[in-house]
Formats: sequence, C-alpha cells, structure tokens
Amino acid sequence: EAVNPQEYVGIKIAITEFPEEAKHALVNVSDLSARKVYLVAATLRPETMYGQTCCFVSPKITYGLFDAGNNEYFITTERAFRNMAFQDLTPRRGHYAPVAWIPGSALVGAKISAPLAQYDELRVLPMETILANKGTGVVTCVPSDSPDDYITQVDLAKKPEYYHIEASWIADPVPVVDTPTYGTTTAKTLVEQLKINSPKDKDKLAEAKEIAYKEGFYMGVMAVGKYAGEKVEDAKPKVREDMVKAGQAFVYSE
Ligand code: A2H
Repeated sequence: EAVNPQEYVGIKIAITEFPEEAKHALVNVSDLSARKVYLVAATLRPETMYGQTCCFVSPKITYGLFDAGNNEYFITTERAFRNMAFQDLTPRRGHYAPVAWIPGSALVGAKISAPLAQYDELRVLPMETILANKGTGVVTCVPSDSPDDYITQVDLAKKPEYYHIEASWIADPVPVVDTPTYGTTTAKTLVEQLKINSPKDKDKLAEAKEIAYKEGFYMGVMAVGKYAGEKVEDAKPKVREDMVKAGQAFVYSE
C-alpha cells in the first residue's frame, strides 16, 4: 500500500433496480426497499463525472452492504468502509460489519443513476482489472478521459455474451474535457496511438494514463457543465465541492 495518503472522492451512484441475482443475495435485508442504496466509486477526477457511461465492479470481489446512516446503504469493499469508519464518515466510529455480502458478479446489469452524468440511466458492468486493495473496489467509467475505462468498454463490446451483458448497456463516451492535443477524445486517441489492445496491457495503459492525466489537468478546459470554458485545474475543486454540498459525494483518504 502507498506510504503517502491518497485522497479520493467517493461518488455516490444510486442503484435504481437490482438484478435478480442481487435480490437473492440481499433477501435477508428487511429494509432494503426503504433505503437508498449507493455504489461508492473512488475517483481522482471528480470534474469528469459528466462523462460517466457505466459503473464498474469486479466479478472477483465480494462487496459488503454497509449501513451508512441517513437511511442509506453503501456498497464498497470491507477494506474501504473500514477506512471510512475511522474518518467519521459512518454512523459509528470503528464499526464496519456489513449487513450483507454481495458478489460483484451479481451486481452486473443493475440499473443506476450517477450524479452529473449526461445519461439518465446507466448500468453496472464488469471490470476484471479492478484492484481489491485500492479505493472502494468500485470504479465509475469515464471513457472520454480514462484509457482504462475506454479499453475496458471496447473489450466488453467485443464479447458481450462472454461477460454476461447486453451490448446495449455500453454507452458512447461523452465529451467532457477539451485539450489542445487530443480534443475531447483524449482516452480513445491515446489508446489508438499507443496501440493498446486489451485492458491487460498494463505498461502501455500506465503510460497512457500518465499522459492523459497531465494533458487533462494542466491543459484541459471544461467542455460541459456549470464550469464549461474554465480550466480543469480551476473547475476540479469547484465540481468536487458542489457534489459534496449536494450530498452526491464525499472526500476520504487511505
Ligand atoms: B479514476 P490511483 Cl476520468 N482498481 O476516476 C483499479 N482502478 C481504480 C480502483 C481500483 N480499485 N479504484 C479507483 N480506480 C481508478 C476517473 C478517472 C480516473 C479518469 C481518468 C483517470 C483516472 C474515472 N474512472 O485514474 O492508483 C479510478 O479512476 C487514473 C489514475 O489511486 C481513480 O480515478 O492513482 C484512479 O484509478 C485511482 O488510481
């Protein structure tokens, strides 16, 4: 694990309809329908949330359903909720026992509503490269600006049957950030230029990520939303604060 604390923004993505498999896993949670249930995605780029096209979970991770207070349940890894429980983000400090466990595979296909997303309704999709020991184990998909997200969607679209998903659940990227070198298709352009063919092309993806991050953060201008026309550097903290104030996100570190 990292020596320096990493600060993430936890994005609250509401589940609006559970797949049958998920309902089975949560059958003993008596007040499920009385509460709001959120997948919490950890991001370093809150200003890109306008471009969300799905939410990724790992089919290899078993997630917890946790009481987050305020009539809300959070779905994250136990490790992440434990961190939150020691940062005064949960009802009882140091308490992180889940109300239920749910395999990531059972969440695939859930209907969701993500804050700031241009699409009204999105789906949960699988991402095999999610690390269990980073963030919340939930990654929101922004294929315009994240090379990992972009190539994962391309891969899912190639073999939807294999992944037990429907091709129609994969949404097109939305322009979010305009950069001098890559326009509004930074992730796609870098994936193509570096000839990245698979979500498992680790080294090339690390290179693409680095370039995309620098270009977006230092040279990018917002192409959408309340801060359209402003530099990403300036808009980023504003979007984050707006989301936190609206109860759509919170800041946590690990
Ligand atoms: B980022 P760092 Cl638009 N496993 O959010 C794999 N990846 C994870 C993860 C996990 N457990 N938890 C978070 N992440 C992703 C947006 C984004 C991100 C954009 C562009 C780049 C980018 C939309 N996805 O990250 O290793 C999350 O994706 C590039 C690094 O802690 C999170 O921010 O630095 C980022 O990786 C955290 O990675």
